[in-house]
Amino acid sequence: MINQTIPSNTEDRHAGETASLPEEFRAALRDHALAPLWDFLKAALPHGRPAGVTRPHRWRYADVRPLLLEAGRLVPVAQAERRVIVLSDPGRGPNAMSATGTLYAGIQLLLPGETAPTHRHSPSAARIVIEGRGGFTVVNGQRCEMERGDIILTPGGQWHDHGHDGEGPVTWLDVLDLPVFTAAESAYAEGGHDGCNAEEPLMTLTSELLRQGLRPPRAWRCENPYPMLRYPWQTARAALERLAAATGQACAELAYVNPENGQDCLPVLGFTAMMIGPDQHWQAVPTSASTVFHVVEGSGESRVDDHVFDWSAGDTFSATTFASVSHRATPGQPAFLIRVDDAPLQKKLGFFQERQLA
Ligand code: 1HN
Repeated sequence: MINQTIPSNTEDRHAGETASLPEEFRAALRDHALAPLWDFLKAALPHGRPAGVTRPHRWRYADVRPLLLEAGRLVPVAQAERRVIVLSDPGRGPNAMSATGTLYAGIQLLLPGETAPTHRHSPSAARIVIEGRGGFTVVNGQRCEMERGDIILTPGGQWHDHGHDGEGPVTWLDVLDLPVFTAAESAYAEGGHDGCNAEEPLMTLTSELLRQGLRPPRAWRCENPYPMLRYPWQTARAALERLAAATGQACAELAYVNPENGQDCLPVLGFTAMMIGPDQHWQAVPTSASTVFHVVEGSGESRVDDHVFDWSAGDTFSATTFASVSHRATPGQPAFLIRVDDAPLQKKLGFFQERQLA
């Protein structure tokens, strides 16, 4: 059912006093930095369904772009370090640094000749290129060209910077697992490094050889958990079309994975490429993951619980945990979306579920 509303547990969030207790007792607890669980248990563990505050939202690129270009005039990149406008969950109030409970998303701008300086941080990031040619990201010394729809990973702890050799603005969607690191009080960055890593050339060579079916001597093999940093859109798009043709379906979905082991390509963030055939309806299986969808090509409409979002290329929208999500592409042309979720994290927590909650 698409028309399902999110039961609001917000009334549970602010706990009521479940037992009448002498005020002196409550005051004594507070004085010793103690709290009575029974007042808060339902808010901490609501029955039946998680009590999220995330409000699904659609951010139109046509709304963000002029503001981003204005930021380009107002804010020098050297001063900003990263010139980004954050897609800020309306359910969390102004200036929320996240789109869902676990996913940060923002749109970044580089103008011709600009560079965003080298730094590294504990959260992992992925860039999904929206507009422009000539942009690139250097990750641990490896240069990744940025073309529309490409996904470029900057795994946690890896030095990275961005540059722009072309003309006109280059923009991309950044997605990070920053909220997870914030919750763990482990979000931090380091700057001012030359971007080199002594192990990097060997790790890259190892990965290249393994992809060719050649295993280098164990003595100098360096484990590289991230053998692929750039996932070109043209490869994913062609694969979706081939998959649809091979299965006789109008819709197709492919996960982006580590090519050496077929596992998720980052620890927290998961990615898929989706093709929705012209005028096709796609009813998604509800999952416990929260999601950000980005439109790479085409136009259409999605329902996220009782929200209806029409969209076209460059737009981004969010969905909460266990949301009922469906999509429809406009007649006449297929639509292509990239879905980013936190399923890899939830699988590591032993929690990931695919089901409709009652
Ligand atoms: C960051 O380092 C980048 O490297 C982009 O381009 C967005 C948002 C929050 C924290 C760090 C980047 C970011 C970020």
